[in-house]
Amino acid sequence: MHYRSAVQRLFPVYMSAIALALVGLAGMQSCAPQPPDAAAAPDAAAADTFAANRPAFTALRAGVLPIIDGKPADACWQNAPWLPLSERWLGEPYTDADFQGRYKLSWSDSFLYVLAEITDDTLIDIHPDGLDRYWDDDCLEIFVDENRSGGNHQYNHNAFAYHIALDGRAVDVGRDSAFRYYDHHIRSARQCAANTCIWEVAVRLYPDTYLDDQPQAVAPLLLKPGKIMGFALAYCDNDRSPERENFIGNAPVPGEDKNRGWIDAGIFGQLELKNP
Ligand SMILES: [Ca+2]
Ligand SMILES: [Ca+2]
Ligand SMILES: [Ca+2]
Ligand SMILES: [Ca+2]
Repeated sequence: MHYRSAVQRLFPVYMSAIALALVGLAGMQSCAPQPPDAAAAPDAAAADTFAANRPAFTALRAGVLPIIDGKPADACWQNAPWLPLSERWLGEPYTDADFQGRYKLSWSDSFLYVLAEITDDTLIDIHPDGLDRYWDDDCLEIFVDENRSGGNHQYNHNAFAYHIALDGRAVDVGRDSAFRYYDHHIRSARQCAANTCIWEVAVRLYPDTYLDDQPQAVAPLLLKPGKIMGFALAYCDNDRSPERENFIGNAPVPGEDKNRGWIDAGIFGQLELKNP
């Protein structure tokens, strides 16, 4: 299944007026989604809301900031519970040897922290250009919607979907529909033993006013206890195919098309930041 085509067919096109004004229709890459159809009306599936009955997560504040080194020895990870990464969003059923995933969450004033333990039998990066079909290489994907607005984020920064590649670089789609690196939003490290890797990631949270062409103009958020945000996590697993074989997320997605997180922040879970 093509990453984009099924969604393009099934997912209704919705863009806010601001996003429409910013979306360029030129410069589309060959594998990018087609330009949005401005005449298409939004419908219920694309409502600009946070969907009902989404899973709720909690992250406890790190008393001591973790060292982002791919090693889970930090104090903040000792008492954080493992959460499952086991919802099959794309692909055929897989075995435990093919993929297993779980993760922990924590936070500080400046970062949301994710520690993901991923078992994957084959790690591949078959696209030398990190902006070329990055979702078809093994990667960890972190979705954040800092104000839990839900709604469309395909070509705007209402939410971010950071694809973290095996080389640690982070990619998402910009307001102009081009694929872009967002390396300054993410710090990550990965350590592997046999077929299991620990991905340790620190994510800065940016508001929806973030500007791709002026990355220093909008400051990342200062996080506080009680903050509620949208959050999802997924892993793109490819082992030997031209396109990724599985896409496994942390939250059940209703309906036939479960590959919606890259467009619709309404399918994320709800994450509350708390003090211990
Ligand atoms: Ca660490
Ligand atoms: Ca695999
Ligand atoms: Ca938002
Ligand atoms: Ca793989």
